[in-house]
Amino acid sequence: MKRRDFITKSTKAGVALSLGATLMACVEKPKSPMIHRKQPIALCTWGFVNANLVAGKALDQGISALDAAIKGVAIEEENLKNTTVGKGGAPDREGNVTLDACIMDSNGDCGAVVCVENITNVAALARIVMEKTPHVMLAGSGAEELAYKYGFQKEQLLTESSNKAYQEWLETSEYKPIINIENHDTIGMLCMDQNGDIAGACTTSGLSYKMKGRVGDSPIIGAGLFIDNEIGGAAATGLGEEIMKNVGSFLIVELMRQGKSPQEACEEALKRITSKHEKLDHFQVAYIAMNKAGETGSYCIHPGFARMEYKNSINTRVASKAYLDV
Ligand code: SD4
Repeated sequence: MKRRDFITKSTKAGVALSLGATLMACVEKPKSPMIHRKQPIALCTWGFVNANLVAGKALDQGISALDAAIKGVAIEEENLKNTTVGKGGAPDREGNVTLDACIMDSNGDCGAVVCVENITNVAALARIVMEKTPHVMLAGSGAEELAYKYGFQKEQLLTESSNKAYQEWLETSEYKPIINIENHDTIGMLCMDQNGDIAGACTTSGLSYKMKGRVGDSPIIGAGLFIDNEIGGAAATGLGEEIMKNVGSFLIVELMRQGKSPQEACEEALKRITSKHEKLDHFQVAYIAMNKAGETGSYCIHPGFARMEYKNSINTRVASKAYLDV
């Protein structure tokens, strides 16, 4: 082959090769990673408009699901008018306000505190248990001491008006573990952040005038709250004894894993309770749930329960379907 022919052929081959490489590069070059931001969602029990709005707006600004849930429920923990959560919550029958809370993260970690006195933000304290101790749950004075170690303030949780209501209750001291279905109740919150990760928090002062030492479902992982970031999350409010017996929130997440929608899962889980009682007039139970696709649902025994939903930056009160709906 003459030198000229060789140069021409090898040049053509080179052009073909580099053209081929360029085309391949066009086809195969991995695209720069696209960030698919999800529309955040905040969902909570009862008509806690402000708490849900605070969580939803914080999620819009990009904070994590766990940060948002703790920030949201703190609104009710600090709301003195809420008589079943945080400061201003009703005391036990001895006059002591004792709080319960838990949190669960998208990686399956969780923390809980029970029977805590003198600390308002017990959901944030549950997070300290998760992050700073090798444990999941701390009770009473142990949890309180941990709180002081991490800078929480000692506060008087019995307010003038909750003490007044307690003094009135003392006149009869009638002890019935009844949930007032019209009452603003325990706050359970589920959040999905812009990464699509789900976390939650649940916080309460429990049943008004409960027995000393009584703990309900709210701080029990699986009962008052459960998250599985692959599937979704659920939270409960109402008579804790019934919710605990059925491990309600865990059950709902497992039902969603089996293919049920959040609404169907809440209904099925609630039926595990209603089917065991001839009379339902003396207690309320309500569940909320959200799946990984951002679908939501809720179900309760007595009409009157509503959930708050923050979706597409709009905060909406949704009246829940009820087992006793006519
Ligand atoms: C409890 N589930 O301690 C709570 C009560 C509740 O508002 O939801 N109260 O049993």
